[in-house]
Amino acid sequence: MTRLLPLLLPLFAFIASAVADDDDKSAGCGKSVASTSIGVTKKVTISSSNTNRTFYVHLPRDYDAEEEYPVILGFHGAPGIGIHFEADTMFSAPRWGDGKITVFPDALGGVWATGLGNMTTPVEQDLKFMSDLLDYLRDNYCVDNEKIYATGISNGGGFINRIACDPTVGANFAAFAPDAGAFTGFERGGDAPCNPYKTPIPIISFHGTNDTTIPYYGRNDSIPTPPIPYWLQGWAERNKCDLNNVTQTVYNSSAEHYVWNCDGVDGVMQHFKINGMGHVWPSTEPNFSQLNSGDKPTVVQANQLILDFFDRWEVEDRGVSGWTTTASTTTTGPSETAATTTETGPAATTSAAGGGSAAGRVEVGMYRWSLGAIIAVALSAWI
Ligand SMILES: *[C@@H]1O[C@H](CO)[C@@H](O)[C@H](O)[C@H]1NC(C)=O
Ligand SMILES: *[C@@H]1O[C@H](CO)[C@@H](O)[C@H](O)[C@H]1NC(C)=O
Ligand SMILES: *[C@@H]1O[C@H](CO)[C@@H](O)[C@H](O)[C@H]1NC(C)=O
Ligand SMILES: *[C@@H]1O[C@H](CO)[C@@H](O)[C@H](O)[C@H]1NC(C)=O
Ligand SMILES: *[C@@H]1O[C@H](CO)[C@@H](O)[C@H](O)[C@H]1NC(C)=O
Ligand SMILES: *[C@@H]1O[C@H](CO)[C@@H](O)[C@H](O)[C@H]1NC(C)=O
Ligand SMILES: CC(=O)N[C@H]1CO[C@H](CO)[C@@H](O)[C@@H]1O
Repeated sequence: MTRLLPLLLPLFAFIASAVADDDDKSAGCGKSVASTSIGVTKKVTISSSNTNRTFYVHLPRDYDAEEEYPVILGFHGAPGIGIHFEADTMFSAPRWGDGKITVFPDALGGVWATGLGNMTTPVEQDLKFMSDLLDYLRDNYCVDNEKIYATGISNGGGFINRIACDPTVGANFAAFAPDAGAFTGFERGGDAPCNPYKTPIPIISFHGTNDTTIPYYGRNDSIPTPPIPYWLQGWAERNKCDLNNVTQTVYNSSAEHYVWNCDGVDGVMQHFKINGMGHVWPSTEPNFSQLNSGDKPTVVQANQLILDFFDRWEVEDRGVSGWTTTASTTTTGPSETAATTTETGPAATTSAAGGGSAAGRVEVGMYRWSLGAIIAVALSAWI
């Protein structure tokens, strides 16, 4: 072996230089951007798989083409468009979006491909859109390649789960944050392929127990979604988490915060089970999704938790940054048993609107906007 070392060293050097290439600045660094494109949300159209695809880009108000910026992609629910998610979370606003490039892509026909029957684009086509979109961002803006993240709600949460499971496209992303995820394809017996490029994959997830669209304990009808504990267990296994050492704390009295230690990396997987919350974006302030579904603010400020979580992970040194938790109790976490028990309860019999008809089905799993909310978005979002 020692005799092989001199032969292997050039190989190591080659690998090291290939990896170092990733540290090179993106082609967009140094490229000037019109001042009218800074601090505002602009719609971009690119061609992907011979189809025109659109997304909204918001450069921070202090954008400097010589400086590398983290990128946060935010995925809307269905049926929807990118600016719905932008308006609901306000991730692009200075309060959350300063120092970051935020991007809100549009699904084709308002629905992200999660492998759901004939309702959606093929998963591969939407994944290809992600690579093409990232190429566009890197070519035009100064992107920090180590700090690309994805968050999303409902069908958008289901799609970022697909990204995380894809060994190629997923490798661009440092961490994921789905809320009220419609993880279609990952229900029992329907387990879609999931081959993350590396483990553990950092994931922070949120889901309300009063979500009747994508129930916490799953749906078993024509649009099946997994019980969230089942989905979490799948990731805990893939991420090589210690299944017997999940830290559970009560978070601000009405949410449960679960923290896993995965392959020695503490906190790389986290989950907020929010008691009483519906199919909405968790915020301590009223937002559009809450108003739209008659919900009140919750004790969880997802934006802050997500940004703090994202800050801890980078594509290349995943697991290097630590995470300390003020854990108080230790349990076995949201278990499969709990899921099975509750599935037979009220959650399982809740039939989401229109589960049976083709038209209705397009609305299921989705994040719906009332006319009022859309008008409010149109009036308010870009100031
Ligand atoms: C894409 O948009 C361009 C410009 O609007 C248009 O000419 C072209 O036909 C579109 N392509 C497709 C496949 O729709
Ligand atoms: C999709 O599936 C539904 C129900 O299976 C069917 O009624 C509808 O015609 C299909 N649509 C397309 C475009 O294939
Ligand atoms: C859901 O469907 C699966 C697969 O058919 C079945 O094993 C399970 O018992 C069903 N669960 C409920 C609550 O109906
Ligand atoms: C459980 O995990 C915590 C941190 O997540 C760690 O400090 C502790 O040593 C672990 N306990 C066991 C028994 O592995
Ligand atoms: C959540 O659902 C339960 C059971 O249906 C109900 O009693 C409770 O009032 C709901 N909570 C909220 C905050 O809507
Ligand atoms: C929730 O808890 C965090 C930290 O424990 C605290 O900073 C925050 O103010 C609390 N929020 C509410 C709404 O209680
Ligand atoms: C309309 C509105 O007030 N939306 C708020 C929803 O909550 C986020 C934080 O999570 C705020 O930034 C938004 O302003």
